[in-house]
Amino acid sequence: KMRSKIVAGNWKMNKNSAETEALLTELAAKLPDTQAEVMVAPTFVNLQSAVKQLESSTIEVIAQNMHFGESGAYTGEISADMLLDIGIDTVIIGHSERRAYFGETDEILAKKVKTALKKNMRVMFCFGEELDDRKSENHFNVVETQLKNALFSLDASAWTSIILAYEPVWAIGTGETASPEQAQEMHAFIRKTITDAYDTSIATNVSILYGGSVKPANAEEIFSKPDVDGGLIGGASLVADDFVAIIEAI
Ligand code: G2H
Repeated sequence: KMRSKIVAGNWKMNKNSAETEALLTELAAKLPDTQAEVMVAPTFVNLQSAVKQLESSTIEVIAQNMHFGESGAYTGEISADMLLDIGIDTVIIGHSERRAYFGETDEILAKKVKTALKKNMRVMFCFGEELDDRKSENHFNVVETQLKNALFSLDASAWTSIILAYEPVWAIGTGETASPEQAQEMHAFIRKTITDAYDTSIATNVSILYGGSVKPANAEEIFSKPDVDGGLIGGASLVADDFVAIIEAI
């Protein structure tokens, strides 16, 4: 199977319940015909209503995070089973904001990935270097280490449930985007790294999204690169017309 194209909106900590309903209504109405899988990740408190609202839509509702524990004394956390119970089977893991502000280490992320896969969920795994890493030309090493620590001990068969999202931290919410060439260069490196750790077929079949200030104005050029299979969209996914324009760019 040729890898799928994906456009996912990461709403982060935005939109109350009325705003969530309104944005989803507008999105569903304006959704263009597309070969891409379209996903949205509203905040936890609005996930259940979003799933219900999109029951007859092709837009998939996904979660922004989950805990690695199965259940129990983890105050404030959400388990895989809780997500599955309300009809969500795809989860973002390892977003740079989780790493930077909530202390999520590679070790924690490896546990989250393992739990999600054990529960037959699909994982959208985020990773990417910081500005200093790129300045010191350490970005390839950093990305390789992030992948290795969280994913490379998985069985080969697990990779059909993995989506990768390369998000250079210096390009997130900053208006700064990696150039299409920088994105392509890293995505090709990621496939090579996976080929070395596993094999070509796994590397060829995994979808690798780019994230970091993707906007209607730059989406088409980024998506035109051969190893870029779509995008994880933050700010621009909060405006229906912008998100739709980005879907149309794929
Ligand atoms: C990166 C991205 C979505 P933005 O975090 O995950 O956000 O498009 O606002 O840079």
